[in-house]
Amino acid sequence: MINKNHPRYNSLVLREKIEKAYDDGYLGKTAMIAHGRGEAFDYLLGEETSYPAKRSMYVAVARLLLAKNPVISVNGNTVALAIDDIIELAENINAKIEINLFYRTEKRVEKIAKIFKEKGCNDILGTNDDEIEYINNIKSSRATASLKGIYTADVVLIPLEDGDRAELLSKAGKKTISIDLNPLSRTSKASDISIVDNIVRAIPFMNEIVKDLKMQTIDLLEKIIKDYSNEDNLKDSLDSFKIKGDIKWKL
Ligand code: PTJ
Repeated sequence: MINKNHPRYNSLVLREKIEKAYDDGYLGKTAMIAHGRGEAFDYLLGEETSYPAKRSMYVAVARLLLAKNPVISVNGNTVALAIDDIIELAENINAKIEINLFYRTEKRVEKIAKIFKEKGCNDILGTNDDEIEYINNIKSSRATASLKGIYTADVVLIPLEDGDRAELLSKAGKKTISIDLNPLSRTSKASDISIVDNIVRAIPFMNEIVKDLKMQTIDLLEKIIKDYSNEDNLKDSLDSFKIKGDIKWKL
């Protein structure tokens, strides 16, 4: 049990979630390394959602609301950290959820599908008995996608995605929205809308934005997308990294 007064309480809670997911056997082989990298970037961001991240989230929600077949891709880390908020977002924007693992094994897929089932989600895609296709006919495990989901999706939300897969989805003509704390990752660079924020803050914030943008006209949503430059926003995201800590601290 982590003491609530611990100065790093929130961060420790996330570590505990990652550790539990590892014990439950559905985390990827290098998931803890990925989490640690994210933690380091978040530290430098002051563990706060930056203005550019908020801006990209508005555009992302507009894009998702206008999509014909939006899909939220989930992997081990995403499930461990944000499953409830992801389910809420999928309901809010009428998106499908697809299990899309970089280190795919039948066992991991089965465990993740079971977790969703226990939460009342019975139509999860990307399961072991789903119809799987190869994107751009690339016969590699990197290119697998559900026929009803990512394979035919026009817009895909890809939290904590591996660079190879992000680039592949982009090349396949999908509009991709990444959530990645590293603004310099191949995923952030390859995406159409790059949200540089922690998934545990980003998805709840997007759920709030949906409430607002759902009331707006299609014209306005289209304008939000048209006025946005991901390249500029990514530069601004990079600029928001500064060490905000105070080193004048003594016991
Ligand atoms: O479950 P699997 O098999 O699909 O594997 C999932 C991981 C994340 C292990 C896999 O996709 C992977 O290896 O990803 P990468 O290439 O390490 O990229 C993950 C990115 O997510 C890195 O740029 C991290 O900085 C970032 N990241 C880590 N934790 C968070 C994060 N971004 C947002 N929120 C986080 N909490």
